[in-house]
Amino acid sequence: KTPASADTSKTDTGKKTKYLSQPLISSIYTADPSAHVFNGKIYIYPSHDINAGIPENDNGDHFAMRDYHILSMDSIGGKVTDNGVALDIKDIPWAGRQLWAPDAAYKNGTYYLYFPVKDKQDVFHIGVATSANPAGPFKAEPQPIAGSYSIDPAVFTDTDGKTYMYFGGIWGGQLQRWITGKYEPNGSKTDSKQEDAPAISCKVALLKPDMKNFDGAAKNAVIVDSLGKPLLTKDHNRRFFEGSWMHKYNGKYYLTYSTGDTHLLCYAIGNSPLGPFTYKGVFMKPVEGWTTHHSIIEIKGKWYIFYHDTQLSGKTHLRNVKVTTLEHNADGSIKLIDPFL
Ligand code: FUB
Repeated sequence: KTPASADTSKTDTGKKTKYLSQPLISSIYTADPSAHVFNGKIYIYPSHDINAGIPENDNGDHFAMRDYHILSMDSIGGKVTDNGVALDIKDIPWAGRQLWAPDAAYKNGTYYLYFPVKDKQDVFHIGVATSANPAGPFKAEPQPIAGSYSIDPAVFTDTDGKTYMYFGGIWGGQLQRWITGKYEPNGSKTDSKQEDAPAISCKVALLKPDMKNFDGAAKNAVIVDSLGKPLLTKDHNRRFFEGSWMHKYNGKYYLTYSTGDTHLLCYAIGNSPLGPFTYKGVFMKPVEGWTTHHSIIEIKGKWYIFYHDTQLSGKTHLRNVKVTTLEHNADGSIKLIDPFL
C-alpha cells in the first residue's frame, strides 16, 4: 500500500501527475463519502472498501463491502477520526452481500443511516438504521424500506422541512431491471439497450415524517437538455448512471451525479426538488479509478466536495476519500474541478 504522503501516481497516459488533494485517512480504504455537518462537526458516511479477492466485473462483484465506519473531523483540514464499526452486515437481518454507498440524516434527536445492500435473493434494496449518535453504532430496521430498490441513497432535507431520497444506479446497481416497476431477474446487465429512448432516470421519493418510509412511490428525477427533451440512453457523457446528490443554492435545486462508464461528475438544475432538472455540464473531470462518487456541503459559507479516488492502492475497488473546495460562479454554474494539478 502506498503511504498517504505520496502525492504522485501514474495516470492512464503514463505521465507523473500531482493530485489536487490527499486522502483523508490511510488506515482503511473508504469510498462514496456522504458528508454532513451535525452539531458543528463534520461527519463523513463512506463505504468501507475491502479486498474480498473477487475478480473485477461489470456487475461490481468485487465491491464486496461488509461494514461501515463513520469518519469525523472538527473542521476541513483538521484531524480525521475513524469512529470504528457503525453497522455490520451480520446485524442487518435481510442482508445478503455488498454494503454499498450510504447516506445519513438527522431529525428530532435521531440520526438515520440509509444503506443499499443486496438481499438474500441478490436484489439491491435500501435499508435504514437509527442511532442517538451521529457516529453510531446504528441499529438496522428488520426490513428494507418498502418500495425501495437499487443503490446510492442521497437524502436531502429542504428548507420547508420535507425530506427526499434520491437513489439508483444502472449496471451493477440494477436500476435497469426495475423499468416495469417490478424486478426482472433476467433483465439487462448494463442499461436499457434502447439507445434512442430516454435514459433511465435517477429516482426521487418523499420520505414520511418518520424518516423510515416512502410517502408514495418513487418518481423519475428526469434530466432534460436545454430544449427540455430528456437525455437519451446513448448520451453516455451526460446521462445519469449512479451516485446522485442534491444541494440547494440560491433557491435552485442542483442534482449532481456520476456518468459511470464515462467517469464524469455532472450537474443539472431544477426549480423543484422533484425536477425536471436541466443538464448544465461537467463539474469534475475523471478521478483515478473507474468509479466517481461525491457529496457537496456548505460549511461557514464555503462549499466543499467530498469525493474518492484510488491514490493509495491503484485498485478500482480499494478507494480513499478526499475533500476539496467547490465554487459556484456568479451565474449559478459550478467551476470545473480537475482532480489532478
Ligand atoms: O461503492 C460501490 C459503488 O461504487 C457505489 O454504490 C457507486 O456509486 C460506486 O461508487
